[in-house]
Amino acid sequence: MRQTVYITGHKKPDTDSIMSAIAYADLKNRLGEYEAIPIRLGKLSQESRFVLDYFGVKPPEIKESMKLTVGDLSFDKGTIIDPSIPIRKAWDTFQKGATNSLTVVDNDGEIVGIASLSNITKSYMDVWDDRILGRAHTPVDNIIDVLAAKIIYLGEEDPTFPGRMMVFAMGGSKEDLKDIFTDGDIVIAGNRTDYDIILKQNISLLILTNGTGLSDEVIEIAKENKVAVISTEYNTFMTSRLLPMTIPVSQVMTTENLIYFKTDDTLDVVRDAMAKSRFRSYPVVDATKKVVGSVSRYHLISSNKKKLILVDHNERNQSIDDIDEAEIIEIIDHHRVANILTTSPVFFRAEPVGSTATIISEMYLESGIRPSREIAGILCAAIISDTLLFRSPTTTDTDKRILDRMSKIAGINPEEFADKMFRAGTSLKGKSAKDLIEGDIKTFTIGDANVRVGQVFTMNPEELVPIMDDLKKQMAAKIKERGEDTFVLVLTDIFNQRSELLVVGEYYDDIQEEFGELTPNGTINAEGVLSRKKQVIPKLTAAIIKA
Ligand SMILES: [Mn+2]
Repeated sequence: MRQTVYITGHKKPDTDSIMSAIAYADLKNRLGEYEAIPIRLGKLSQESRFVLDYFGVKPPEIKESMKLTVGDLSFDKGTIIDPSIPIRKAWDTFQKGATNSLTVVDNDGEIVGIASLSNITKSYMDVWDDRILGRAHTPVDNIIDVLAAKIIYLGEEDPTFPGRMMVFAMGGSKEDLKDIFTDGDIVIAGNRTDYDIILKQNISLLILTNGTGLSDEVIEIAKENKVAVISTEYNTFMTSRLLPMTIPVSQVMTTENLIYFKTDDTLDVVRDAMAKSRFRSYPVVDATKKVVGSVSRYHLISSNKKKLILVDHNERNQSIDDIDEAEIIEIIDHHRVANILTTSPVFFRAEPVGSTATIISEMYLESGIRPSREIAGILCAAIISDTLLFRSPTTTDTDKRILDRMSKIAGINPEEFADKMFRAGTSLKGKSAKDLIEGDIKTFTIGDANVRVGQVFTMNPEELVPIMDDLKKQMAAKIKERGEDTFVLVLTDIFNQRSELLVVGEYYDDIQEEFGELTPNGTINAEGVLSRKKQVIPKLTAAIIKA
């Protein structure tokens, strides 16, 4: 079995983190090195969701802990049995040596008990009760199975066994034998001539030994008296020994204080429970409560840490919270090298390129494996996202070369795709006026004025038109409540390097004069303006000071 490795990007994952984790897991799986599983440490962004939908790729599972769970152990395959099977069959299973406890489940697959070797042996040593078969509601099928018996006569209804187990070894007349029997007895007998006497004693079952048969006449008597008759090849001694072993496992299994584990229980929980109990093994159930195996103390000894590969980050505070529970085996990143400590040597690949997806793409090319159309597509999306389609100063020639190659495999036009992706990623649909004015907000004192400046990144400022009146009303209410003078909401389109300003309150005309013309959306155009700190505030300052 290949080892499992988890691959994750950073917290608050962006498109590069998500797509790099998925693509690198795909590469690892195709190289056959590991069973690689991409995971994520937070919510998918609007942009990432668009990309995954666009290429039809499944999002990584969210995972919040690297603690080992029962599912990570190579525990034993469980043997599950029905509560009605004879203890003899359970014993046979133990003799095969595969397990030392059997999980007893009902028809719905839910655990009703656990039968261990000691349950079975104890029950056999304890049986001095000659009415145990009846008390244990033993089905006649169990007796037939364990004795490998042939049915000679079985009535329409299966017999019950309210009497004792007895061997009929005596001779004599009908009168002499009267007191030997009680109602409902199970009678074991060899080759005799007086079956008619036995069959008329209101017994429940006659077991013939040494393969003895009955004449048709005698079978008729059995039918008339409603006595079931079976015949076994075992001799009388062996038959007597085996008969108590026909009782169902439900009679001897442990049903109180059952301890079993779920596959997602952490090993802390398991160790704790095992320390407080003395069972040899414990059933393991999956999320649907179905038994999937059994776990014993020795499975814990060899448990290794979970293996983890970090992509698009190498700082511990950006990674999974309990990262120390994991063994980091690789890091693929394009950020500064910071403060991850590893216990053993790792494969560390860092390149000063525009995105981690660029490095993962290189690794595909280096390994001679051609990514699928979908994987090439998500890699393109990640490169475009992190480099803002080469507008970001972090862009390198490598990013350009790789995007060119990958976009051909993916069959996309990078410019067209970038426009679609950034629009989808920054869509304001579904956002309320309240979301927008409570988002990324800072307040500034400029001269005598207190100015509230919010910034929203969007390529779709026109989506605000339907809520514009409500938005302005709420902005006005906000500054009134705070005793501030002006509210400026900056709608920034990084991709096209421009912003639009929605201004409410004092200094409106001065601000408009400073920035530019009105747009069709009723906002103030601010070409080339991207940074609140470096561009918006200096211009606001100029406008307000002039006023
Ligand atoms: Mn990145």
